[in-house]
Amino acid sequence: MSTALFDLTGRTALITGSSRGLGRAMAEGLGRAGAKLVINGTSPAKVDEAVTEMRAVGLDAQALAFNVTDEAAVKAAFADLDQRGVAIDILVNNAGIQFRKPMVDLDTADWQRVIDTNLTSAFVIGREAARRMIPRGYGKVINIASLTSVLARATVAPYTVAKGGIKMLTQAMAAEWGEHGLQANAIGPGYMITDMNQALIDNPAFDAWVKGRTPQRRWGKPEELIGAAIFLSSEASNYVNGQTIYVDGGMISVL
Ligand code: GCO
Repeated sequence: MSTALFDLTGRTALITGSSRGLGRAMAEGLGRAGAKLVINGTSPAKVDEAVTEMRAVGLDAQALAFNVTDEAAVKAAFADLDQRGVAIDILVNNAGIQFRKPMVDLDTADWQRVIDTNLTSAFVIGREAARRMIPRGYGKVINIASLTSVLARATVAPYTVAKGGIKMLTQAMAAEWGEHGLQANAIGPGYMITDMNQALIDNPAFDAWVKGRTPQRRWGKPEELIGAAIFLSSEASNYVNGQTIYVDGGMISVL
């Protein structure tokens, strides 16, 4: 049956930044496809709340709260998983922040914070996961890129640079880990309806620009990332490596 290709039963997925937003939507989608879920966020209380809500609808979810920019905390989290015998088959590096300011006004500390959260964390967490996936000869790494991985917009330089780096980090992961049975790919969301974008959605001029610039003439919904996430998490993508799949309503494909 072709649907078996997309069945995640028996697999465990760690999704960073999954107590809300895009990460939450992808986590719930992977859970409905059969995966056991390890839910992450910086706030233990918010992670626990999300896990409770997911369990209430029948998903197999457990909490793993840590700050993705804190390398010691990342290592401790993976050591905890090791201790509990939890093997991560699927890693979704989703955690990210946005900070909008023209570069001439941008403090280096704010630049670094975005790079650390959106790019370096994916390397650190990817490395910890791969150190455990490689001996098992199996692993799916999915990094969350952006249409800003390939197109720049004024006032979001650190985000754009980080997401451009995510695209190339994904390709570097494929280069080094493909021979060990791992597939590393990325999903590039377009303009999605999220808390991070609410200020843009509420701005009539920006809202009109997104709708005019996007062939599908609308913002994307978080749940519209689930299909790509399941595909890249499943056997269906066993010979897909280093790719970025854009879920953007066609925006990057047109002028
Ligand atoms: C912005 C937005 C974008 C989107 C998304 C596009 O300020 O332009 O936040 O960065 O969030 O990342 O892929």
